[in-house]
Amino acid sequence: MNVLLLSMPDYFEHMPPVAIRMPNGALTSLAGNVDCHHRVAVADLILSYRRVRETLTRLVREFDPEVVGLSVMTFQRRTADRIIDLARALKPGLKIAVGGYDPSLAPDAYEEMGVDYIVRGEGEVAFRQLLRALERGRGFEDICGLSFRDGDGWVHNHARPAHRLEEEEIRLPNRAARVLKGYTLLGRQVDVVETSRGCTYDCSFCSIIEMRGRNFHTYSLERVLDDIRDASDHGARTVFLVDDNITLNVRRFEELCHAIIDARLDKLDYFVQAMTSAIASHGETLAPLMRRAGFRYVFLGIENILEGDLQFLRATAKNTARDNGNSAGNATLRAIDWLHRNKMYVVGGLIVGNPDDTRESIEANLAFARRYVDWPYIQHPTPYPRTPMTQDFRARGLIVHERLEEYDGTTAVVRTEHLPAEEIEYVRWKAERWMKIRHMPSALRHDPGFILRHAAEMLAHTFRGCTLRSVLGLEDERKSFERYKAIRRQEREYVEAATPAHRPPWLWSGKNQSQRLTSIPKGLESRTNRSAHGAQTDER
Ligand code: B12
Ligand code: SF4
Repeated sequence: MNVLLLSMPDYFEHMPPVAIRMPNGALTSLAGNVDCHHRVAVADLILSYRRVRETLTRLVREFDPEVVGLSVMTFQRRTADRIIDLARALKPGLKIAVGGYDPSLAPDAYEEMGVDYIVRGEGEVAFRQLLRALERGRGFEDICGLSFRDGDGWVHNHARPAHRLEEEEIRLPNRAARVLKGYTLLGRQVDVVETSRGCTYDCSFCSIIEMRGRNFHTYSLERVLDDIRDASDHGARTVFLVDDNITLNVRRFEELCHAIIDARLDKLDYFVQAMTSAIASHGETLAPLMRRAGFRYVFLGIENILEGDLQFLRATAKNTARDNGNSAGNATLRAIDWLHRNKMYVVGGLIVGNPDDTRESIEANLAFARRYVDWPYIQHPTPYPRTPMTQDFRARGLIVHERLEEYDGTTAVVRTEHLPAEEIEYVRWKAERWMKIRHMPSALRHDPGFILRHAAEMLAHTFRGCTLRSVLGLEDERKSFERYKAIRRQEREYVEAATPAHRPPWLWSGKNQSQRLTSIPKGLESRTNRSAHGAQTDER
């Protein structure tokens, strides 16, 4: 069968496509795990975000898929809906499957969208089995994690237990399936590699626990090295380790660093997400090793510098340093210090705008970021489907709107008890732009060609909405903010909505429903009524 796999073109404020266009790791992993007689094409639409309609039209015409699969996050749901309509209009007989965090955690939203299959949770084996069932024309009810249309209703099979990666059930990704070019992280070709999945913490804002439960599974280091080599053979010079929480097992992470060095894969740049507690407590040995292995940027989940906020986010434990097993206070400064001493850059993940936040508490976090982090990654709490945080915000009546395309983390969609959402976003936006500028000289030293060629475009992106008058202080910055918001609204129109003529009649009435924040009842499985066991083009 011909299978076309798509990731959505939607990007958010901290990932301007001029500088960052990252592949979606899920799609190549799916492509590597289907039976080998299928022909799979993977298209990351971020590589073509300004020409989504043209690109999809060309791909459907040239590749003639029988199955189209979409990987979707919540803020991309509206775009996914439009892409589904477009794909249907281009080829009415297509089978359409969706997967990823949003379809897994809010499947009922997709039932109304004209999709045929929803893959909930991990997808490699489920998708392989789905293609087999499609070839046979039966057997859908035996596939764990699958929801499928049955007459007028939907059948939700039992959830699929988390894969034990240790058992090598999952084969390497198939990067050769990618059909678009242009991946980049500041001018260097970037790729994503997984070494583990899962996390045993339960931060209230994170979707991971509802997605797969609290567990941690690891690939063998040999497999990880093979994967890195494959990424490198496909042109990557920067590798993003996308593990949910690689620092859960520090000893293993240290072994991985040694293995990277021994395998001479240390010439690549590495980017990783880490917990402050792990870096603070083990930084003395871990940080120099990371540096030797080639780690350059470390995304630290600081979340907030105030204890009350950390408690709300359920992130106190992962931000507590430990000395011989005893608590040694907040880990953040120590972690940052170890990374800086070892010449790595800190991408500071902070969440401001929590229910009890005041202007002062937000300013305290912004001041911290200004002083200590190299690249700010400041977000607002966002009520994604089924996270504990969403329940808290809803119970307190603080969710201001449910336009999901704005649930991108840098648009404030919740207010605090003391500040309106728009004010929270304004305060963050105003401060953060200037912080980003400070990293330019370091980026210039590392990638002078790229920065010199694109500095103007990057500045224009960071300061969109501003004019010379506003920069000189001759105009109220709120006017710039309003212009920025208007530009952002426009940017979100990656593909226009289809007219009813292009939608199958049975979907006409459901159209607006799918755009609500659908949070399915915890007892989804109780509704289960069947049991189951079980590169051709540079687009830029
Ligand atoms: C790495 C990562 C990133 C990276 C890299 C993204 C990339 N291009 O790969 C960075 C840091 C850039 C990033 C950015 C963002 N991310 Co992010 N990210 C993650 C993380 C940690 C891992 C995702 C991953 O690659 N996993 C490995 C792959 C193999 O697993 P997977 O994606 O789950 O795919 C499996 C299944 O879902 C399924 N599947 C997926 N797609 C499909 C499609 C089909 C057809 C099928 C059948 C199955 C299927 O099968 C796959 C294989 O088993 C997750 C989870 C977490 N713990 O925080 C968040 C997460 C996905 N990110 C999230 C968000 C919100 C964002 C941002 C919007 C804001 C932010 N928080 O930073 C931005 C937006 C990026 C953009 N497009 O502009 C949310 C999504 C929540 C939601 N409900 O939508 C998550 C869950 C974190 C959270 N807050 O809980 N992210
Ligand atoms: S430590 Fe990270 S991956 Fe684990 S629950 Fe918290 S935010 Fe999610």
